[in-house]
Amino acid sequence: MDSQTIVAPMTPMGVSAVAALRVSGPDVRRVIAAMFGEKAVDKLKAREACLGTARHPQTGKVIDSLLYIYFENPNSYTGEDTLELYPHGNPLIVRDLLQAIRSIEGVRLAEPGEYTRRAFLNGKMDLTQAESVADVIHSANRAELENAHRLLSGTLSKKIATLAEQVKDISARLELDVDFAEEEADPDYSGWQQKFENIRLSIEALLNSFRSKANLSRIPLAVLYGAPNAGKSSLVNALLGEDRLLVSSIPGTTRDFVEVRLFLDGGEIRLVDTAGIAERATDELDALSMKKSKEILEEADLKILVVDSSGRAPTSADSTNADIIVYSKSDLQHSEAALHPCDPESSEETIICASSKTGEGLAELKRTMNAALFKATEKEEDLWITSEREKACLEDAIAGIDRALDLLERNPAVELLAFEMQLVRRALQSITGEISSEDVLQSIFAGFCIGK
Ligand SMILES: Nc1nc2c(ncn2[C@@H]2O[C@H](COP(=O)(O)OP(=O)(O)OP(=O)(O)O)[C@@H](O)[C@H]2O)c(=O)[nH]1
Ligand SMILES: [Mg+2]
Repeated sequence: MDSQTIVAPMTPMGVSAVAALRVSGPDVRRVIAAMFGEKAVDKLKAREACLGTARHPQTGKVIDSLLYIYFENPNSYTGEDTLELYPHGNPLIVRDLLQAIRSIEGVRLAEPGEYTRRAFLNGKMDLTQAESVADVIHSANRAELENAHRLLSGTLSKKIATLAEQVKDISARLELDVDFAEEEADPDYSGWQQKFENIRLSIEALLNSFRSKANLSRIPLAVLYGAPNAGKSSLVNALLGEDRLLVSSIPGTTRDFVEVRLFLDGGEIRLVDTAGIAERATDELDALSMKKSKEILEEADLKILVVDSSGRAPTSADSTNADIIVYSKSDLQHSEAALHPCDPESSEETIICASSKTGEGLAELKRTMNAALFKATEKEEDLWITSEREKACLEDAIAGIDRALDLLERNPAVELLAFEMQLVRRALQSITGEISSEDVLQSIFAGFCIGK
């Protein structure tokens, strides 16, 4: 294992109140001496925040006044000596700090995922937990995040360990049988089939829980549509709480569809405001705008029809596709038509009266959108796997059991069965990384971000 000292920023390169960098490895105390002076090392206490002035080790130039915390091995994320630095969040400062720390002999820039890789190699977490660190960072909604936290806490590790233990038991009993088999002419396999099948069921249940990572970070799309001037752009502004989109009393104000990001309780969504769809296009540009509105509407996970409640009622053609109908401008006088908006028989969509002026109905609209776009959080014990690698290992395990089941029917030599069960156990052990290869580690951690 390469035990060089590594450094990387933990926060993205942008302006913020505070940024964070991490140094890990055997030379951490030397780094502290070089950046803050020998005295700082004498006074150093593990896990205690210190305020210091960081200077360039060669030039002595002040880089920043900042907080830092030293973690003594093995009580750190990586299990090594670790230093976390919290400078002001100016990219110039972060660059200078990185450059200064890298200039110290024995220190190099960390590779993606290298801290977590070291945490795994030092026994701080197993591979299912290491992989879930990336899920915790990238989950775009609450259900995925909660699952990632369950994975990180080792829930899957425990399930796998239990399964591997059961397979080990079976193997041990089979091996006992090997000894007996020398005396007996025919091994007695009654009862074994059921044992294999039970384990197969448990592994299959885990395998079926697989959800691809593409789902993990997919941001759902809600599209607002309706007649020109219905109040769509105003509604987007009201939902965002800021004057982002152009609004005017002239129908046809929005030409191109515009996408914004909105945070709901369950996670972030893409919210698209479209050009109003009129019964007839006034010119070529108008026709193009309407065509684009209809195209994006096709992709929507949630279609929200906006109807001016002070104007005409929507035709059934308007609302056939809608998941939600918003009667806008509820602060204005309602027209008779809008007061009896839809034929209650035919309407399955949710109807909400809202005003972008007074804020009426906005909270209800957000709640309704949230419920439609995000599944209610799962039960505490629900768990699904998101790693293709773990999925492949489970498939290997099932293939091994299937081969064992196949063998059973042919009254095999007991060694053959024991051999297959060994393979099943190894497949399970490679999920948690009890057995792992350099190639596997390489492919897992290469997908991480720098600094994690
Ligand atoms: N009183 C009142 N007026 C509103 C409300 N929402 C929008 N309006 C007015 O309705 C007009 C049209 O609003 P927009 O938000 O531009 O409507 P739109 O649906 O985006 O229109 P197009 O982009 O042309 O399709 C503007 O004059 C708004 O000020 C509301 O809740 N109450
Ligand atoms: Mg508009």
